[in-house]
Amino acid sequence: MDFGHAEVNDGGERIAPTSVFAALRRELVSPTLSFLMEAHSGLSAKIAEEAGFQALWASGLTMSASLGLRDSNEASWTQVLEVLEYMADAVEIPILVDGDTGYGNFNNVRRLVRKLGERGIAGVCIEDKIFPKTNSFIGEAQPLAEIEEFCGRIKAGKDSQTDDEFTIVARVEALISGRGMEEALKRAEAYHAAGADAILIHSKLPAASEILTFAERWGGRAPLVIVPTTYYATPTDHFRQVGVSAVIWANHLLRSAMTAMQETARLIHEEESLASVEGRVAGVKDIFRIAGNAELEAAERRYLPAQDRTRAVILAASQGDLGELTRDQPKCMVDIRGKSLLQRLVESLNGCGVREITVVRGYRKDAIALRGISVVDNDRYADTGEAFSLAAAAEAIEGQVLVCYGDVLVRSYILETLLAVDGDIVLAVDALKAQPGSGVRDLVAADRHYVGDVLDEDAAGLIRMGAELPAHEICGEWMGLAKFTPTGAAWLQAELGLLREEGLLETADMPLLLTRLAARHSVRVQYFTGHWLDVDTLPDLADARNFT
Ligand code: SPV
Ligand code: MG
Repeated sequence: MDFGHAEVNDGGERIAPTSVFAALRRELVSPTLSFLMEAHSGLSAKIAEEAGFQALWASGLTMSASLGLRDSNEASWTQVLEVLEYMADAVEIPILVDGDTGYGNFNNVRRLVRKLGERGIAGVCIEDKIFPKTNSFIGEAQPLAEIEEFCGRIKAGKDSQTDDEFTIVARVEALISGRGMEEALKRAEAYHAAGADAILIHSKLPAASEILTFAERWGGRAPLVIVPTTYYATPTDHFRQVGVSAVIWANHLLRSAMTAMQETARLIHEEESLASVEGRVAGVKDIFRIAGNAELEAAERRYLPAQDRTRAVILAASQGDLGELTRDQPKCMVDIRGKSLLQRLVESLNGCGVREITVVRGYRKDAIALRGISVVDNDRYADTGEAFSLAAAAEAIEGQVLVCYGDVLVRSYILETLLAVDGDIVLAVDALKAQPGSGVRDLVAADRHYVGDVLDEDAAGLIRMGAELPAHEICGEWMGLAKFTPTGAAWLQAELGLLREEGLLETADMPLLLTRLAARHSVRVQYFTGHWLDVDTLPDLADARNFT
């Protein structure tokens, strides 16, 4: 198993990874003061790592609290181990786990240390109390373990570690339980002699006096770790001056999350609305980012068949002109035998393996309700054209992508053919449908007419598109379906950028956009004959209802 901790040298080159075990050791033995941030879950671990911490404290108090349990060994040690596994998977920095008392005697410590090593947990801190433990801030004069018995736990742990640089921190509770400085020093010395790699001296006083005294008298015999939860006001430099090795900020991510969650829950409950909360909380996209969705997308590009990765952008911002039917909803939501046009189109795309579908909404956008799609909005749909809508979906124009009008119904073989044929930009064109002067807008002029031959599979190239082509140039009507390979998608992005620079993005329609693309690149025309329709008029709608 590789518990590597990525490293970069001064020149920015990656160098051989240090193990998490070595990384934690380094934090403890280095002459500079280190800081371990509390974490209790994969998410909080990531947040601490992103903030710049070099090591984590997996707190017993906060891991149990986040499970809804008390800090009294109510969670079994294997349940804690599971939480730790999520944390270790989430970050590269080392984790020192609060192992409470070691969950029993020397024998329990042996098994704990072995399992922690197997899961890539860099070290454990065990405290000289008795199982089941009680949190140090509860009550007075908690009973302590016998020194010899606790030393046996430390020795057993050291003898069981699976990595030479696994760390065992021995936590001295003598000050907490009122046994005094001499007892604390005696215990620290005994635990160090038993093999502890570092000593954690704990205190619950509001001032650091006893900790500072302990540190001075300890004299750096082994790395010293402190937990300034109650003496938080002591300037951190005082800890440096007395030679403390590491400070544990023991519970502050959970406490801050609690405050935020309580406030959010209270507000939403009181106001029965999300309105005053939205904008004050992390966005869903922040969750995707921290969960590493970008890595999954990259992996999908590497491992999934190309077709499964094809996205689609559906342009569905316009109202359409179907009278009553398009008064309260956009055209794409018009019912075709129990399903909207859009739903039928989405199902056809899904059927061809295209599952990442972005719909650009505009007119009556709230009427577009469909599962399994993403939406982006062109709120200026009334005074902008298709290029502007397409640009609204720019984030989805990546990799292989189909661009479709939202009012098109096609037989699936047309989609399959489009996906299969070569060409960085391929347009599905009906060779039979267009008549000059028919009012059809998406007329196509290509470098070759369709030949009514079943073997007509040679590529034709787009010359231009528009509503006003001379009759002899018209080779067909674009069906409102185009495929762009990753290269074609980059060209499309570039062309949208140029339109924006030239001040044409708002007004440009698809014929203009595709004509401009054809002037710079090869745009393939793939001929079909029928087996599709778009819905512009009520007779079209009647046809559509017969088509399905
Ligand atoms: C923890 O964070 O669980 C600790 C530190 O053990 S304390 O709560 O101060 O005991
Ligand atoms: Mg604890």
